[in-house]
Amino acid sequence: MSFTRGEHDDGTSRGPAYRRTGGRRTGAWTRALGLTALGAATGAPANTSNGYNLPPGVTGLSHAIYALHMEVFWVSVAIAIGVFGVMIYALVKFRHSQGAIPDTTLVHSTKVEIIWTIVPVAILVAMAIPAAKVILMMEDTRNSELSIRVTAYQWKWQYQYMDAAEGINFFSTLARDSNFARQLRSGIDPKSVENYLLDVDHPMVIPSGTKVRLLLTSEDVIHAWWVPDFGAKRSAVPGFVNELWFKVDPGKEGIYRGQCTSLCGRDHGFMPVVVDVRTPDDFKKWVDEQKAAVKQAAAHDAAPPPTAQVLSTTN
Ligand SMILES: [Cu+2]
Repeated sequence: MSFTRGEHDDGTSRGPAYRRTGGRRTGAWTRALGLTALGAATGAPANTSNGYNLPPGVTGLSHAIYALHMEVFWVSVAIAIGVFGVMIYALVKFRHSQGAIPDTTLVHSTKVEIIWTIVPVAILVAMAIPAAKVILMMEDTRNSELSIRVTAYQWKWQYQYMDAAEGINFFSTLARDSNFARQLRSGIDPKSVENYLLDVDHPMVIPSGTKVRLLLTSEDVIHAWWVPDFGAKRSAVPGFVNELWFKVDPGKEGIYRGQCTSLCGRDHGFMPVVVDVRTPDDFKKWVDEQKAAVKQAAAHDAAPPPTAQVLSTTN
C-alpha cells in the first residue's frame, strides 16, 4: 500500500480528502504542479505531499527522511543512466549490421569481477551511512517533553496524556459523518463528506516545537499509528510498548491526518489518525480546559444521587 501517489488503500482517490486544514505550508512541488488551486478551492492548503513523492513533512525527522529518500533516488538515477547508457551504446555501436565480430576468447576476467563487486559494495556502504544516521535519529526518544500513551483497539485509538497533561484520557474514533456514509446502502455520497474516512471525533492535540513521545501498544491485534507529514509510523503490538517521537516545526500548526497502516481486521480502513498541532500557549489552554472538564466530571460522579422527590418533580 502506498500513499505516495495520493490514493487510498481501498483504491479510491484521496482527492481533496487527503488534505490538512489550518496549516500554511504548500510545497514548492505542489505549486510547480499547479495544485495550489485544488487546495484553495476548499479554502485549505494541500498536504505537503504533491501526490507523486513522499511528503517533505513538518518535522525534523520527516525532513531527514525526505532528504535521505531523495539522495538514494538520485544515486539510483545515476546508476540507471550509467548502466543503460553503456548498454544502449554497446547495442548501437557494436551491432551485427556494422560488421561487429564477437570476441569469443574473453570468458573470464578476475579484474572485471573485482571491479563489479567493489563498486556496488562501496555505493551500498555510502548509502548505509546516512541511512543509519536517520534510523538512530528516529530511535532517539530521549529528552522528550510530552509523552502520550497510545492504545489501539479494533477500531479506535486511546490517547492517555502524561507529564504536564497527566489525567487527560480519551478515545479517538471515526467521525460520525464518515461512519454514516461508509455503511452499505447508506445513500450518502462519500464525496460529499469532507475528509471522508480521515476525520475523527477527538483528535490528538499536541504543541508545536515540542518533542512528543508516543508509547504505543494494542489491546487486541497489531495496529500501526501513522502520520506521513510527521515522518512517524510505528506498530502497536499487544504486550509490547513501542516508542515513537516527533517534533513539529514551530509555525506549522494545523491538522495532520494519517491512518492505521496494519491490516487489523474488518474495519481496518475506519480508524484514521488526526493530530491537531497547536502553539504551546494554545496547547496549555487546551490542557487546562480538559483538566477542568475532568475535575467537573469527577465532582458530578461524587455528588449524591437525586432523591425520588426531585425526580418526580422533573418528570
Ligand atoms: Cu488498526
